[in-house]
Amino acid sequence: MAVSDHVDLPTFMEGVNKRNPHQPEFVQAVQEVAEDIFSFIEDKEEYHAQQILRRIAEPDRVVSFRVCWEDDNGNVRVQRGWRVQNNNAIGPYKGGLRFHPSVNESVLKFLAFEQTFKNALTGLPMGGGKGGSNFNPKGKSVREIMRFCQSFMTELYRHIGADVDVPAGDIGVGAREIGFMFGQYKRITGHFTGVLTGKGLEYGGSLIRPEATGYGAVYFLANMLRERGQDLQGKTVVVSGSGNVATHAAEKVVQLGGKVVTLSDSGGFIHDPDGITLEKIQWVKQHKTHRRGRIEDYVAEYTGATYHEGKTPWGVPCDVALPCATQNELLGEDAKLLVKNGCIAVSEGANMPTDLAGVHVFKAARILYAPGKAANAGGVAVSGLEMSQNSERRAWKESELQQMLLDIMEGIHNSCLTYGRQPDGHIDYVKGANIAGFKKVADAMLAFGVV
Ligand code: NDP
Ligand code: 2IT
Repeated sequence: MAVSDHVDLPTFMEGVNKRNPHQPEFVQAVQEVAEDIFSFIEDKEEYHAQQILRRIAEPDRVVSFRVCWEDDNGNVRVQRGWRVQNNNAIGPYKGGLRFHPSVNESVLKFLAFEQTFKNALTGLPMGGGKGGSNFNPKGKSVREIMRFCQSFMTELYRHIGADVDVPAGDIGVGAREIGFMFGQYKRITGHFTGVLTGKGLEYGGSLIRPEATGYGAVYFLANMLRERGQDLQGKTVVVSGSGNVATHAAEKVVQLGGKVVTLSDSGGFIHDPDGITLEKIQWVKQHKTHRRGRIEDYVAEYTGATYHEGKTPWGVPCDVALPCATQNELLGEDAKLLVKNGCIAVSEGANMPTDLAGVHVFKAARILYAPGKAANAGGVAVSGLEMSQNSERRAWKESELQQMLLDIMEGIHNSCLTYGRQPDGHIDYVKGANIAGFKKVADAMLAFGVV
């Protein structure tokens, strides 16, 4: 008989802490999941005996490498690159690449861990991975970005593949960077395969991939509101970030009748009490992505709006909050303020934007609170559909993809209802998402034995 290891949650977390020193983001992500999984597996001997959570919380591998490139002045620059392959029990590793100076092993391990559950929730055959570099794209010329991407791929190519590991974009990595990396992969290997997603439409990209994360987060929100007999019509919505996820989330809110009053970037946030219309969102997209400008400039363009330097938007009264910038951007005190001001729903476009204290505040207040691994899964879901289209060597129509995205988000919502409904009827979406994602990966791992 197997020797079972019935450690309790504090002992389990003590081990995670000890094995991952100086990796606070990773430990935080594991803790948030373990809180729910421990109660779920209490009476499930096999999950204990086979140490399933312990194994999911230990990446299959972490690849770290040097990335050298030359800047426009001829200086040699040295960056660090990583790919964290967390778990491939249900499909090839899948997850984005992040280029940001804050990237380190802890951040990428937390993202790859979260991705494992998120990808399982989509119902598509994708394992969890994440990668990136501490390269800062801000202030770099397009040629510098190209040279960096080529150098990054010159090492990464040997670790990825259409049936092995399929990276995509994340913070600082959009269609342009994916194009540079795909070009370099093809040049080195000679293979035209679906090795990256988020590609341009001309060379195997999928329609609606750019919109999918933000739109999906709002579809998930609409599903939650519907459970309470409500919709977005007339709701005031506070959004953080002004990148890919934030601008598309804002766009979908406006299309569904809500009023978006804030956007932000790492400098601060803008508050536009008149509402950020589709035309204004279009301006932000152009300004942030194509001109690489600051959100601060919005107030010169649109009178009536104010800029709040160094601040996050959570103090602005709202019905709904959509954190769409980065991890730990919404803290316990912010969560309390949102609840006090009457916020009834939070849908996370970003990964782990709410810290553990904030999660506990939302849970205790029993508001509609969707964690990133459920709410922002629309992006990777359409990436999964891009992989299918590449394998089939065909492209689906926009209307077909829109319907698939709607269905996938509804499916994730249903999974949360199945595993998150409390005895009094309240839905704990964090618990629902954690258990549903865990169960699928865990059952596959059980089938494989001890590997
Ligand atoms: P972008 O690079 O397009 O935009 C990032 C936005 O977040 C910018 O407004 C940026 O401001 C802001 N931001 C980044 N870092 C910080 C920081 N440390 N403090 C404050 N603001 C910050 O990235 P995405 O929109 O793609 O990603 C946003 C979030 O969504 C991330 O958490 C990502 O992991 C998550 N996500 C993305 C998916 C996708 O498909 N792209 C899928 C699922 C989740 P600034 O311009 O000043 O840097
Ligand atoms: O966090 C995420 O889900 C992403 N950055 C998207 C990953 C993907 O493979 O499309």
